[in-house]
Amino acid sequence: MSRFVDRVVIHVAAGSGGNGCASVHREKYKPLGGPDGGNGGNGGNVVLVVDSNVHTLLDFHFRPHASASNGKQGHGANRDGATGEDLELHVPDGTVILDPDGEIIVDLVGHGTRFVAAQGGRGGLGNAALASKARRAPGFALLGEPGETRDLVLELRSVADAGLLGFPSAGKSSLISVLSQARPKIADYPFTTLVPNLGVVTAGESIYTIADVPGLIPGASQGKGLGLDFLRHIERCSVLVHVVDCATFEADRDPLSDIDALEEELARYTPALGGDLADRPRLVVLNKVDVPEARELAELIRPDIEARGLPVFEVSTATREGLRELSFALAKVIEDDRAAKPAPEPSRIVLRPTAVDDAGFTVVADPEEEGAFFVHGERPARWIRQTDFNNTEAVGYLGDRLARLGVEDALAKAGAVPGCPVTIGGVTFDWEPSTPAGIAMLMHNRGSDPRLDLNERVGASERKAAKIARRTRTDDEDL
Ligand SMILES: Nc1nc2c(ncn2[C@@H]2O[C@H](COP(=O)(O)OP(=O)(O)OP(=O)(O)O)[C@@H](O)[C@H]2O)c(=O)[nH]1
Ligand SMILES: [Mg+2]
Repeated sequence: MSRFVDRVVIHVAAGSGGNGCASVHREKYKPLGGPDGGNGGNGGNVVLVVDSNVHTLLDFHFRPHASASNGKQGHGANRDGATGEDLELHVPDGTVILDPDGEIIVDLVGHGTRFVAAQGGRGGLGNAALASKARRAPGFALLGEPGETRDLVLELRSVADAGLLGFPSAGKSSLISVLSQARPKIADYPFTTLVPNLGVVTAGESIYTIADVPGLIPGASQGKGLGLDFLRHIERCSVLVHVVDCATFEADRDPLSDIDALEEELARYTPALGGDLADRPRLVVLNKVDVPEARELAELIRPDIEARGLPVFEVSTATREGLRELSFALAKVIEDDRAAKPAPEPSRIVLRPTAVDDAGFTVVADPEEEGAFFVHGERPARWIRQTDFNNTEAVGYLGDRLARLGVEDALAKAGAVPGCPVTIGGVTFDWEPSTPAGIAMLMHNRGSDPRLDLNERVGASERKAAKIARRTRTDDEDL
């Protein structure tokens, strides 16, 4: 049985970058032939791709976890590690991506549109790439960065040109079944349609899509019946069609009050994609005129509806009366709307807006601890992630990079004094200006694998020990 799912939460994990390799070229009679460690490969991205053959988010409902593969580590003899493969996830046209707080990140429309949902980690440079005039034979390489992991909400807002609205059993599904090839379930009990149906209509030169959503009842905005949730599938429609049952014998219903009741519910719905459903052009379909009483009623109320400025179509899905006029009238409104809008790009790549300025960094005082500072910035944080804190040389290189970026100057300007705690990218250490090796010493005293508790503040006693160690070292250097 096929099921329709139009909202899922997924967990995407991009691949991590492979570590760079630290290796020294060896040859007969040439034991130290220079650094030849290759770079780690980049991790694979998780990419969402719009596929017009996919119509539901059902697959994600069953498999909400998706991860791309990791980059491989670099090798000696200048061999770079393999790049991790991208993982492509196919989503229906009109999938809106939101963060877990409900903020829209991107709206994916158009077959082939791509969006990088999680960025793979960069591979670390090998020691061959790190060699420079000043550092001819680096004894270290950079670590690969972890891939991005994210929780995303996927919400399908179908892409349809016309949306059918109406009470249960008004004949919406019957209408879509006679206008298009769609074959939804039709029956004489309310709420036959539980999920939206899409159909493609051809009227002369025009081709457009039409959406049949579950019936609405008064109080839908308070969750009565199936509620207003399905209205998200008509948010993009350029025209809304009221399908009115003229053959109903329920005492408290007549076509005009049916329209009013549904308009009231519509007014309570706020489209997430912006705009207002109240602004959309509307048509009124008076259905079931094959029933004599229904035709009489339709003719009676027609002037009242027209007086409101709404075009009226009397139809019967049973005898197919009035369908041609209706389909051409819809085509006209839709074509006019298309002409007014800029042409949609056939397929595009959605670039994620970068949240932070990659080049910059900021220094802020810790509001909770007097004399402590944070360094925020994508680059410094990345450098921390790339650093193998078990390798003194690697930590020294980190210190040099930070100093070159101007972090030290900025800290001094902000009032940092030597020895004060500075946190960069989750790692806290004592600030020791222009002695990057001091940082190395400090980090080195933190147990067998300091990366295991990077987020933990270096304890006061450790700091003291480090200072002593540093002092000893400075003394040594003085000699
Ligand atoms: N006589 C007559 N009956 C119709 C006509 N159109 C629909 N019906 C009947 O009305 C009943 C409801 O039709 P549906 O198309 O399922 O109505 P719906 O609006 O999709 O209903 P929900 O999915 O429950 O919201 C069915 O028994 C249809 O056969 C019509 O033009 N004439
Ligand atoms: Mg139906």
